[in-house]
Amino acid sequence: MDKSPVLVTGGAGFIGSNLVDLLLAHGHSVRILDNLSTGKQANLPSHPRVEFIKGDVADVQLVRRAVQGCQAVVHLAAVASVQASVEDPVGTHQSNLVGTLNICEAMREAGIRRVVFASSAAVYGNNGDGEAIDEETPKAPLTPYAADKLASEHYLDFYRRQHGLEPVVFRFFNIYGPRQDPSSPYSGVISIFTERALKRQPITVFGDGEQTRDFLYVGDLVELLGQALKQEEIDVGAINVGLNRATSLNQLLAAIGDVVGELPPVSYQAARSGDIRHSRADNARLLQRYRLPNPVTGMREGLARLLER
Ligand code: NAD
Ligand code: UD2
Repeated sequence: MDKSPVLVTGGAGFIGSNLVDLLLAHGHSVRILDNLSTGKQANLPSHPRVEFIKGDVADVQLVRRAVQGCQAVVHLAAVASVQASVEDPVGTHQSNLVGTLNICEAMREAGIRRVVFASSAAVYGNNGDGEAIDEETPKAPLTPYAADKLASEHYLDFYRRQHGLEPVVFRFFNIYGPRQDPSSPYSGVISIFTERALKRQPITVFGDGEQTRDFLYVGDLVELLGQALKQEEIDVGAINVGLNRATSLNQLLAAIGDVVGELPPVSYQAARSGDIRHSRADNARLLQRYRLPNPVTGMREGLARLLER
């Protein structure tokens, strides 16, 4: 095995720290670049094969140093909250676009080719509402977050064509699992609902609870990220990452109730403005090229693993 480290930007965050665990289990060395804006060092194991660099992907000199000697990069660092990007488009852009560009440029200089990038279903905006969304669905980035993700995809493709980078671009749908931070009202709905259920605090559903999402357990996601590092040949263009399964919030609440025993009071309020009614991934492309765990983690099992920590 290649002993040189894999650089995981955003490795102290929710998805990143779960990926670090997987890479260590696979015998890799891991270098993490994270500014700890939402990530936590406590998410990371102290391990001889883990190296942590505290810093910003917008800092070009630091990024140059961080990629030195790495075999590949998984670029997850970003302001992951859409609402934060709406409130601070300029600040977010430094992390979410300039950060990606710095990674591309530093990889080109260092001769590193493989980069796995976390894009988002947000690039589709409201398009495809009601049916499974495939990768050719027109893009409609409605927020600074989505615009930066889509622009990052285009920059990665430029570096592929011009400089031989090997970007694997995944558009994540709704990911959930341990270490997803529930502290903001705009955090992932599963982290908020489970935290409230555990603390016996009231749960608020925005809308009638019949909106649906395509939820994927983080442990299954990081298996795919691990495969993306090893693929012989990359695919040109982005790949949706979801299960093509719709779960309504009401079904989710029933599942949480089954796992925790009893739900706290649930109230229904007006839907959030701009909320998408249905979001589900057409994952045919993913299934052609990658192996989802068999079986994939079902909702009740994923919730149980999340709640046991
Ligand atoms: P997270 O906030 O837990 O992780 C992001 C990490 O990046 C944090 O550790 C944070 O401290 C770090 N970071 C932020 N800005 C940085 C900067 N400028 N320099 C260095 N580090 C920085 O969120 P997450 O859910 O783990 O998201 C990981 C990636 O996946 C993000 O790119 C996000 O946009 C993308 N994504 C997540 C979801 C989801 O459902 N969670 C869906 C679509 C896309
Ligand atoms: C997700 C991503 C977002 C963007 C978008 C693209 C997260 C946290 N958000 O937004 O970054 O990529 O997909 O389409 O991953 N809800 C409640 N009560 C609560 C919290 C949420 O009812 O306390 C509802 C919310 O109004 C929505 C649903 O739950 O209808 C899912 O919300 P979410 O924020 O987890 O995810 P989503 O799909 O809106």
